[in-house]
Amino acid sequence: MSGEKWEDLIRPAAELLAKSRHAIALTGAGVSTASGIPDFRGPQGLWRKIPSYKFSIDYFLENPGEVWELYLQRFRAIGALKPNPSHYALAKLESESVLKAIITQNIDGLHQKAGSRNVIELHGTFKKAVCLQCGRTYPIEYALRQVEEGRLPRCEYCGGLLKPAVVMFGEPLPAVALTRAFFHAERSDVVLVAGSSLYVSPANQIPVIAKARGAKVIIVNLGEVYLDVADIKIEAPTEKALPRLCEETLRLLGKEGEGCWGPGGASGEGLQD
Ligand code: CNA
Repeated sequence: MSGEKWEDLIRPAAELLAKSRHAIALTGAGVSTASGIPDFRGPQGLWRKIPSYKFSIDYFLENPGEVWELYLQRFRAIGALKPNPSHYALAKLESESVLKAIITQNIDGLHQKAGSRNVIELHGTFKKAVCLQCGRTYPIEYALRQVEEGRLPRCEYCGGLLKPAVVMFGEPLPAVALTRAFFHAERSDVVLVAGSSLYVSPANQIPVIAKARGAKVIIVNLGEVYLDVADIKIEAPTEKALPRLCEETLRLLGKEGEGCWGPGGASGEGLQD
């Protein structure tokens, strides 16, 4: 494969998707960097600014005020961002019944904003807060307002401490999301991994399980991937490669590729205000 350009791999990857019966996508932070959200382990990654232990459940329970302050800035920023062509391409492939589910490690809600419907959020969502005492959930705004007023966010029913509904290091993954993700992994014949280093477990086991049952694995990622599971590895920005893959797949299926780039079109103009 040496000397091969990433564009040359779009066609064979599209052929796999076009003849699949149950293709799924597994996405990571890399699909959202073009929307302005830094990943964890890339060159501009969050770990270069804030140490990862500050996002562990133990650290949160010891220092909830400090961690809520960290999330306040991050969540406010995320809420204002728009999907990029990576999200639109995956949404289009789902609406054309090529992808049956999008399993994401992201908490940013951008797949849903782009129109994806069957999104399985393995690591929770930034949109809610949950009471650690009684389990009630709240829109994130309810908690962020209290943080802005200099208070620890508390449940209005029982007074318990609220936690963002994102999975912190040291916490288990949401059981229903995990069950649904592995349900799809076991049935899939193609797994499209996009923008993930495949470092974090158990999400990284999805392509491993699928491959052990005969599925083909396509990886679209820039930078190091920690598991050697790819049948086709496209080293390119997801916001360029996924729309191209979407167009080519739909072309092979005899369908229009319109919509693969989202409202900005292939020029990508107007992506961010
Ligand atoms: P990661 O380990 O940071 O890997 C991301 C990968 O994407 C790296 O290999 C990057 O080099 C690569 N990458 C970055 N930008 C692009 C791009 N434009 N095109 C192609 N590849 C790119 O993140 P993972 O998702 O694998 O790890 C899982 C963590 C990250 C989960 O716990 C997430 O919750 C968490 N996370 C989520 C978000 C978000 O919601 N947007 C942001 C940051 C971290």
